[in-house]
Amino acid sequence: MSHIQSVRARSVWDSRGCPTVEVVVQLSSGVQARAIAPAGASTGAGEAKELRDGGHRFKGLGVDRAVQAVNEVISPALKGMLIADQPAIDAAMCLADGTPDKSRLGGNSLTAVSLACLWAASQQADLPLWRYLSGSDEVGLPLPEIQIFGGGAHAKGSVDLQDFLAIPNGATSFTQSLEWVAEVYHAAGKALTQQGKNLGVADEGGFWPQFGSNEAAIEALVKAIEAAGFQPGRDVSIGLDLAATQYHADGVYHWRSENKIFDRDQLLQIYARWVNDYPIISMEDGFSEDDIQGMQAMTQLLGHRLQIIGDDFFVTHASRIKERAEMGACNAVLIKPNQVGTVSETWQALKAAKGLGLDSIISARSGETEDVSIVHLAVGWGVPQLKVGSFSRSERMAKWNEGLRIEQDLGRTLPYPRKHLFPWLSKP
Ligand code: 2PG
Ligand code: MG
Repeated sequence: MSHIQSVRARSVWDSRGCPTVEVVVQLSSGVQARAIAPAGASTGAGEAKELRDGGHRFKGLGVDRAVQAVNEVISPALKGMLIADQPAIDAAMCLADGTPDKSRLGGNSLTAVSLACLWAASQQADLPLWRYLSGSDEVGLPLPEIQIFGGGAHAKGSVDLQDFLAIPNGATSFTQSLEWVAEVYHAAGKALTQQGKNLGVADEGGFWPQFGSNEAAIEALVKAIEAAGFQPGRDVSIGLDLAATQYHADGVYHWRSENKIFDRDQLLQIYARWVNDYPIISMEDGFSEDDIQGMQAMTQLLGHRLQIIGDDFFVTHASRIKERAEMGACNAVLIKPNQVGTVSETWQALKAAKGLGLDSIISARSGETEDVSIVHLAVGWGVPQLKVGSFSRSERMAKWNEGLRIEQDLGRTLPYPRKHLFPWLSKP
C-alpha cells in the first residue's frame, strides 16, 4: 500500500504554444508519476472550467493560478490518501473545489492531478496503465478516426466543418489502420500541393483546408482515399466532426465560408444527402450543444446507418448522457477526461454510455502535449474507437505510436475492429 506524499504542479507548453498544467505525484513508496492537461478550442458550454490567469500575458492563458491551486489546495487535501483509491482521490478534489463546474480550482488542475494519480497507481502496481485499468479483462486496440483536413475553429473558419476524418474500418489491426491512413494523409497532401493549395496544417495536424465549399473537402477526402489505393466505404470511410455549435446562433445555422444560412430541417437534409452520396459512417455534433430536437431528428432519420456522436452535446457528463440519450438523441458519445475534470467522472460517463448501448470514442483535444494517457484509457477501458487529431505533429504521433507499442505488447486481442461497430456496413 502506498500513499500520496506530495502533488506538485508546474506550467508547461501545449501544441499551440499556450501554457498548460503538468502535475507530478510523489508516493510514500518513492514512485513518481506525471500527467499534463490538454485544452480545447471549440469547447462545450457545459465543460469543466479551466483556471487561467487572464490579463495580457500569453493572451490571458497563463496557468499560474492553476499551479498555485494544485500546490496550495489540492496537494494538502490529498496528502496521505491511498493511491489505489482513485474514486476517493477524485471525490476529495471535487469537495475541495466545491463548485459544479470546477471553476474554483480549475478543470485543468483537476484533470492533470487525477491522471497523474492514475499513472502513479499503475506504476505502484508495476503494471502498464492500460493493464492496470483492464485487470484480467481481455482488451483490444481501438479503431482510430484520423483527421485529414482540419477546419472550423482549428483553421480560423476557412471551412465551417471542423474535422474531415478517415476511419480505416476495413483494417484488421491498429498497425494496419495507421499504415492505411498514412497513405491517405500523404495522398491528400500531394493532391493539395499539385493544385497549389497546400497551406500547411491546422491545429490538430490535418491539412489547412482551402476549398470552395465544405462539401468540396469531403469530395477531396474521397479522392485521397482512392488515390491511396483503397475502396471508400469498404476499406476506409469518412467521419465528420461538424462542431455545429460553432456555426449556430440565434436559432439558425450559418456557414460563413459559403455565406449560407439553414434552419434545422434544411441542415438535416444536407446531412442526409451527404450520407447518401459519400462513404460517411460517423458524424459528430451535427447540431448545436443545446439543439436537442436537432440531434433527435438526426438520430431518428439517420441513426440506423450512421454513427451520431455527441461531444459538446454531452461534455462527458454521465447525467447529461443519460438524460439526452434516453430522449433519443445520438447513438454514440465522445469521451474527453478534461471535459468533466476527473478520471472517475470520465469512467462514470463511459459507464452511462455503455449502459444505454451507445458507442464510445475516447478523444484528445485540439491543444495537446506528449501526454499519452488517453490511449491507455481507451485500451484499458475497452473503448472501441480513438480520436487523436491528424497524422502529423508529435503531440498526435506520440499517441498513435503508444497504441502501436501496446498492440505489440498485447499479444492476443479482441477482434479488430470490434464487431458491433457500424453494423449496417456488414449487411448485404
Ligand atoms: C473536438 C475537439 C477535438 P477541441 O471538437 O472533438 O477535435 O476539438 O479540443 O477544440 O474541442
Ligand atoms: Mg468535437
